[in-house]
Amino acid sequence: MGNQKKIIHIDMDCFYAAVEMRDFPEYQNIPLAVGGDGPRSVLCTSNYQARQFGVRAAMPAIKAKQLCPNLKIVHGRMDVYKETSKHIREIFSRYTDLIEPLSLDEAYLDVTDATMCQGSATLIAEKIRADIFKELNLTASAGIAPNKFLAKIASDENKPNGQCVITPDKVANFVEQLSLKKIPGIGPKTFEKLNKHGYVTCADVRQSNIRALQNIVGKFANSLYLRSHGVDNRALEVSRQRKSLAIETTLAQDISTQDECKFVIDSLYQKLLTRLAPHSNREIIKQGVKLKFTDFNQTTVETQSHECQQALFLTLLSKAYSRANKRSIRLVGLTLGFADSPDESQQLSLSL
Ligand code: DCP
Ligand code: MG
Repeated sequence: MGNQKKIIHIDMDCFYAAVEMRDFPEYQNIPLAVGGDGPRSVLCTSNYQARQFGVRAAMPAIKAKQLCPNLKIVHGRMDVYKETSKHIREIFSRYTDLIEPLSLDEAYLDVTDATMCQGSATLIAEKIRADIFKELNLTASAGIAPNKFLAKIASDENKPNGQCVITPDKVANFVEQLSLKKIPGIGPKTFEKLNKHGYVTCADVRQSNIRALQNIVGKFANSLYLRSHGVDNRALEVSRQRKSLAIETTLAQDISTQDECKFVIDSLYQKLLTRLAPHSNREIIKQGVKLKFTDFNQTTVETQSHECQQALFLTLLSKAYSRANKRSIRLVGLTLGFADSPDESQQLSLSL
């Protein structure tokens, strides 16, 4: 039991619709869907108010209007969703390097070795959701479990704006009662087929055997059998590792002395150390200081370094500041560069 993994699955609540409700307050208390409004268009998603009428993603707009005549359908703004998604991923990266994005609004995080929040995955998930709410004014739900399969199912349990933890000792009981239709890969048709043979919950599958399952679902039998026992050994498919860590602040008021810059750097440095914690396995190779001047031109000074040193940032600051030429400063930033980490390719086997 010593090597149990801790996986968090985070999924934004009615993502595209939530962004529209945030940016256009007039949509906040009405049933809303995102999609085209042509006669043959299909919905991308809808808010929870619209869902009460049975309106769903992938539903033709016409059908949705029949179910909910007051439904407001708006066009999607992909650029905003992408930008928001980038911000969400940046929040994830404050807690771990091991992130597998599944779509714009969804990702797995492996926090098995995370040190933040005393290593509590539950608290990390809460903090991530709080960060998202504070910085983006959007809500997310989370599932916390010993593997990807269970974490994904768990994130749906207390949606919207909730989370669900399945600790290792609860897995057996959770899976026992789980309907097979909740297993990713089982669509309505497969579910119906399984029902006909008497399989409705994971408990039914557990009492059976792989050969019997093969006759019904073919190659999927192995996976189905394992999932029904709560087993999923898939590692995260981690996207490319970050090459640097940057933190910067735009000042409320421009500053015009090097001493003031030093003061800002001291406070940024403390934040940088916190952000660095989840990347403690990475080898630092560079430090840099960035200044943006009041005319919006910017300058960056970098140097080789093997650890994150406050004094070195101040040396770099002197050099960057010497380029100010009497301009005041509107932004100060610190960066760390990382060496390529050999364990990138070690993310591994897709065994069941
Ligand atoms: N999406 C889409 N077409 C679909 C399904 C989804 O364009 N058929 C887009 C719109 C969603 C986003 O992807 O907002 C995320 O998909 P989810 O399945 O996570 O759905 P939501 O986030 O909208 O709702 P939920 O609160 O159920 O997660
Ligand atoms: Mg979602």
